[in-house]
Amino acid sequence: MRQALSAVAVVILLGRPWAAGQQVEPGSAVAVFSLGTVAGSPGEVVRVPFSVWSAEEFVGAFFCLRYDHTVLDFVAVDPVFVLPNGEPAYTLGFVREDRCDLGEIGVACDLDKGWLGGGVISSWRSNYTMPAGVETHLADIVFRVRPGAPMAETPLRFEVFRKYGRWLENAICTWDRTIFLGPGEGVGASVLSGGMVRITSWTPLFRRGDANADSTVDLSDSLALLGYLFQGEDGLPCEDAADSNDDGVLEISDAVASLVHLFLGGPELPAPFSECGRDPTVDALSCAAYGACP
Ligand SMILES: [Ca+2]
Ligand SMILES: [Ca+2]
Repeated sequence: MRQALSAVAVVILLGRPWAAGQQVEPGSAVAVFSLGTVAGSPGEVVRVPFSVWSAEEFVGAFFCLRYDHTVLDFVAVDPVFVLPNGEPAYTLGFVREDRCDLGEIGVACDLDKGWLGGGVISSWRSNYTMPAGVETHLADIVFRVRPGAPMAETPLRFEVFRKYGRWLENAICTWDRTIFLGPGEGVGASVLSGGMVRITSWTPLFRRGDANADSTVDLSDSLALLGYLFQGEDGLPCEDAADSNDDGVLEISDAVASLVHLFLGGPELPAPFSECGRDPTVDALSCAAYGACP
């Protein structure tokens, strides 16, 4: 463990000499970092999921992101991953002029505006690890959309910060070593898949699949959609909620997607499903009213 923490300190403090890029095939990856795509309107808080797949168990995942600080205001990195003892994983996130909160290792982190450093650590002192071989949602990176932000998509990219004599990298730490991710000589083959915040005008928050907007996703939603499609019943209160498969079209496949999830153990519906949110994808559907989300 001590070795792993030492490796963390080295990542944050010193980085490593940078090398020329190399092509990485996803099938050969030792780790995959990915960010989600979410939507929000000016003034709102958005939560961007940060997920990691790793070929081996790991104790820490560290990221360095670029974002448009004129559009997004960084708030926090909130833990999602829960340790076997029921406690949340330790998270950190810092932007310009903040001081890194690394517990026993205090480090001043001088980042330029528009850069975000952070990470998720299974534990400083225990023997817990984060799992291998599955994509695990470790944390949410929380931003507030700045008032007056333009209606556009704004990207979030994993990049290496190099300035002031140090590097801030994307890396995972196992018990005994640090694996740097991204193009570079001697780097573990990896995929760094950035995310997006889609800034929209204000529309109601909704829950995917709840076609009749009664706050519950059940059989009645599929019946409401089928009634709308084939029996000329009144329009649906929130078309985006009825678009269960999020393909931008209301049709029988949406009822099928919901029924497969409800009764055949099929996958969850696309976000926003586990919690209220807005449609992260662009389509021609609307959400005129949805009263079941705060
Ligand atoms: Ca419903
Ligand atoms: Ca659909």
